[in-house]
Amino acid sequence: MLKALDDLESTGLDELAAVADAEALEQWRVCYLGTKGRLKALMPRMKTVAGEDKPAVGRRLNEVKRALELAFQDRRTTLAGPAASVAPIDVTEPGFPMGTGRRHVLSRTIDEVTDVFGRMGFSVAEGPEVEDEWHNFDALNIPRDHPARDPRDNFFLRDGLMLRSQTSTIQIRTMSGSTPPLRVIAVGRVYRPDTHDATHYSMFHQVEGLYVDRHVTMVDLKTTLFQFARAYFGPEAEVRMRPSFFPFTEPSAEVDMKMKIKGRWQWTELGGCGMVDPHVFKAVGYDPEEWTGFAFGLGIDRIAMRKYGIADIRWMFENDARFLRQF
Ligand code: FA5
Repeated sequence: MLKALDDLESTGLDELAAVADAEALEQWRVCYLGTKGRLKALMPRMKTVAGEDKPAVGRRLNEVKRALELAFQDRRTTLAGPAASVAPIDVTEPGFPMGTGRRHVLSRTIDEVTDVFGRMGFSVAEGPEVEDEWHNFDALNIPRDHPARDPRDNFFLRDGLMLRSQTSTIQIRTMSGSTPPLRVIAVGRVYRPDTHDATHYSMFHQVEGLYVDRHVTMVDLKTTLFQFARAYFGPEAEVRMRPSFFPFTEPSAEVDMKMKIKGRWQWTELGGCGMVDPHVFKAVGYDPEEWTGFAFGLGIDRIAMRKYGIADIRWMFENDARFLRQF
């Protein structure tokens, strides 16, 4: 019986080593470990083993059974390894076509607006979107009790910081770091907790303009805005200024531009402007008796909407490729 078990183990393991695929493995399992297999066939012979030999033969029978089962599991794992389960790669198969991306309509508008002012001699200034209250309000002559500082109208952060509510902050940053004359524009995101509708969003973009020199007048301001309107919206575009109030300009005005959209002439409010207030010059250490200047701030999103006939500002931020690929 012991000899028969030794033979079964060695031939079983030899044959298993030669098994090359799943089908042959299954045949081997049926032959050696199956209910009518060779191991089971040896069991009845236990009855013929002498009583004192039975424990040793029984132990050996279990050993052989365990050895064949473990070897079977190993072989099954090897045959079903990664190479067996991964479909072969056909390197001759054509690839997937990659769509070409494009600039977002707002990025494009920003480039175009920057280009027009660049041709008028304005260089580009930058500033942070997370601002302190001094740059966003105090230095712009907006006192502590001014309604524009209401917490419900601003995104205040910790430690006296906030998301800037206007690009006019860059007037202060630019003047604080340089001496006049200077002529800059600054384009960037601004944040206000306005209710979203077709023309308002809580994050939008402004282009700020600042010109400081001796003897600057409202004529220079209006001429600059007029030249921009004609260069950007076409040779028949018009500019209108309506008296208004901003704490950092005196006098101040709202800026409207008239342009032809889909064959129809329309006036649109695009921003605010005015002559830099003497308090602002003092805040940055300029002598208001010597220096004069103008500033303006226009909504870029509204410019893009007019230029490209976009009826709803929200569409620009929904990232719907069907909308974006039109521009
Ligand atoms: C200002 O922000 C002033 N800083 C502009 C200025 C600069 C005046 C320099 C004088 C000198 P106002 O709050 O009106 O002004 O905003 C300017 C423009 O931003 C608006 O005319 C509009 O085009 C745009 N705008 C304002 N709120 C929103 C909004 N919620 N969504 C989209 N565009 C907006």
